[in-house]
Amino acid sequence: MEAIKSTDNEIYELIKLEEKRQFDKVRLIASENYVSSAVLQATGSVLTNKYSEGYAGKRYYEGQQIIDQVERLAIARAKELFGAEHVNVQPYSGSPANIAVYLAFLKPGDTILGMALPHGGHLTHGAKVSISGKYFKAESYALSRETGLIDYQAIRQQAMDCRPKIIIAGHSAYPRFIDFERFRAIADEVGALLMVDMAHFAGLVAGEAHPSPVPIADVVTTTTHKSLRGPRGAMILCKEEYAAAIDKAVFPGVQGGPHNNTTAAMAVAFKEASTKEFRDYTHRVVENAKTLAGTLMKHGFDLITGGSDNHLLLVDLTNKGIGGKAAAKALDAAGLVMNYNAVPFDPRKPNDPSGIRIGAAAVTSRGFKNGDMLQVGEWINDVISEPENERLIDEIAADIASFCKDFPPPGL
Ligand code: DSN
Repeated sequence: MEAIKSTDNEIYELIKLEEKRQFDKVRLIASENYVSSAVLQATGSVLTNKYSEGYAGKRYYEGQQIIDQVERLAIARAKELFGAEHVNVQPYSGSPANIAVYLAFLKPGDTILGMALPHGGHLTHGAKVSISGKYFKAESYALSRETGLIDYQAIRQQAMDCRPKIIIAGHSAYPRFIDFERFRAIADEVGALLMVDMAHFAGLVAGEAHPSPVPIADVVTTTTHKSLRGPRGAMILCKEEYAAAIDKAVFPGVQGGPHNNTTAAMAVAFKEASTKEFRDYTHRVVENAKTLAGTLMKHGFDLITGGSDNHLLLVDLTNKGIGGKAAAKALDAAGLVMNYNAVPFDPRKPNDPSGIRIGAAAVTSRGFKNGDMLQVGEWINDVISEPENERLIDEIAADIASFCKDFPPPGL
């Protein structure tokens, strides 16, 4: 960090403060993680200096002798890791990846069917405020009011009625496995393509701690920085028959030059994700989420679906008499960082909903095990029991900073 320090001390100081924040607090944001030093170094490498519009062997700029090798390596590793027929590693992040899929297969006004945003879908799955909801006729499916689970029969009926061109499975806040075969059957029945957005659980799929959508779906999109523990970026995995359409949609359809430093960091992350250590890590993530779910339920917290199969929990705080935003702010002050989140059929507004979303991927990367998750559950309960008790919150924050010293995160 010496060069940053001498060139721009203000940014240096801010990076150092953020590093300390990431060290001293318990990171429970379900979409975040800690990358390794190797991934950080690739991200900060000279590969950021190169323009490479196009694909390996077919670029619009010269000087691609090395970049082509980097991109080919990233693709080969991703194909191997997920058993994919074709992979495009150029999307800048999850939203452009999803938009590229729509560009590949849809015309403006065509119908898509995805999980409703307040039920755990992503903005790009057809939310009205997103390009996916503005340029396409977006139909949304809800979760079951009784169970909080995906209601496959209702989705089938909705698909029969609206005849979507693409059905989107995948989520940002659903704590259970998805039955990809059932989505496949629905898509086949109505002649739709099946797209799975596995951004949240891609790491668990890589470690075989979660069923894989890759052999089942036509197209799978994912970010690389969540449970997969890579740099901020994304990729699209698809059947060979869709390869040309997907590649053309990413470039030149949606994007210009790929971020080659990110591509290299992805390649590093894919190598890491193919190890036994990573596989064990993903299984520990799921165990840790289950342990936290158990301890929170013991304290009377209302978990949507009554638990978790993956890395995340969605908690409805209505019975605790506190809104999601006030809860998330009090928890953050205590050193427990998460986000407020809508719950299915939430009567409150999206910017102050009824719930919080909690993820176990980042804390597991820094070595938290079952007993540590029990402690996290106790802290959450203590804060939510007295969210306005500043003295208590300060005491917990000090305890957490001290506790975290024993768990140095990767990369820091
Ligand atoms: N913003 C991400 C999340 O937090 O789940 C989804 O892209």
